[in-house]
Amino acid sequence: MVGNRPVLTIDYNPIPEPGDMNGDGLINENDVNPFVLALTDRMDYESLYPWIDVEATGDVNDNGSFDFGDVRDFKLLVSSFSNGFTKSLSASSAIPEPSSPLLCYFTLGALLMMRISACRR
Ligand SMILES: [Ca+2]
Ligand SMILES: [Ca+2]
Repeated sequence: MVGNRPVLTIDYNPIPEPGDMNGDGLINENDVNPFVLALTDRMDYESLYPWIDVEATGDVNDNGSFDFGDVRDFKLLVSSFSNGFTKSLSASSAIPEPSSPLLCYFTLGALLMMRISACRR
């Protein structure tokens, strides 16, 4: 509560995308070196990418752990996007938003309704 008004707090924890080893929101050849680093020197990887949960992001074969068993599926994943295509994670998980004029219309309508109800009191 701030004063007598309630405060809405939203915590956002993005779902890790398997294969995005550098956390840039894309899956491409730039994830190969971080993937290899995570496999060979976990501490060094975690110092370079402290915001990434390597167990979730590196678990490309979705068996619950990140290890050398993920190499084959990681290679397939990256190669599937290496022919001039990059998987953009933000584009695949984008939430469509109403157009700006429509949003303005609803906002003005809501403000007008609040004003009318306040005048009736
Ligand atoms: Ca990436
Ligand atoms: Ca795995």
